[in-house]
Amino acid sequence: AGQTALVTGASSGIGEACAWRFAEAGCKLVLVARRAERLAALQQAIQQHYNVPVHTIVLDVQDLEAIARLPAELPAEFREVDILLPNAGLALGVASVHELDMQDAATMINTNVLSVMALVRAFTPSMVVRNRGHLLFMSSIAGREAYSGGGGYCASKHALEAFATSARHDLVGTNIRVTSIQPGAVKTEFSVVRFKGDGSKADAVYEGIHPLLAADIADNTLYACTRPPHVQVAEMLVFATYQCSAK
Ligand code: NJP
Repeated sequence: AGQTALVTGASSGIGEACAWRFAEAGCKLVLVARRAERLAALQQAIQQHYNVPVHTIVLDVQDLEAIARLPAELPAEFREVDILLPNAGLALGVASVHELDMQDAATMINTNVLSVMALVRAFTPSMVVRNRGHLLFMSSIAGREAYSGGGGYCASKHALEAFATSARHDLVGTNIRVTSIQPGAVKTEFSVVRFKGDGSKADAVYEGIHPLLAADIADNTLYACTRPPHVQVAEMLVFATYQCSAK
């Protein structure tokens, strides 16, 4: 309670579910995404349920310069971010490396990796000064295990894992914790994006199985944040019960 949590990709799926959990836990919220109407609706809904301040920012996280300006531009009461959840991310297309769409690959690297680096660069200096904070990376099983057809996405999440590990090393000796969350398949809009808007293909991914829901990942995210200060949950691999690898 009383902490400030910044969540990117808060307009749907895991980010939205985490925003609800953080609000329930009494955090002030900074919610970031591109879809303004979704963010405004979420802000209103959360404030109807919980008595917490919510600030929204409509931003494409690929704009690294805008990210660098964020700490100075935030209203003073939200500026000291305690929990940073750079969750915005996407998987575009299913392509073997010899057919990789380079525009898709660049979008995945920019969104899943560079934006996260920029957010960490922007918000950890204040955490270091205050000697408190929590970096929560929304990685993936794809950050541990690469699979056919996912060259761009798997490379992006492996890069994110490396960055999280470096962050953990860099911040040894501070009270700042670093957690990498590695979900298996979670039923969100994520697979619709992957099939470039083709909802029927996205639905087929989950046919006949009981997948994880965004709320399941949000529960685990909150778990990592609510351990005693001396406990750092470094990595969290979360599968649906039907699943045991990325394949
Ligand atoms: O997906 P979805 P998830 N700038 O599509 C935002 C990882 N993950 O919740 O901008 C700013 O519902 C987008 O907002 P908007 C995955 O890699 C998932 O499942 O309004 N925001 C939306 O709020 C990702 O890192 C699964 O379109 C941008 C959000 O990102 C994270 O979980 C498995 C943006 C995406 O919400 C959340 O994905 C796994 C941009 N340029 C890891 N681009 C899974 N679902 O199966 C996107 O292992 N967003």
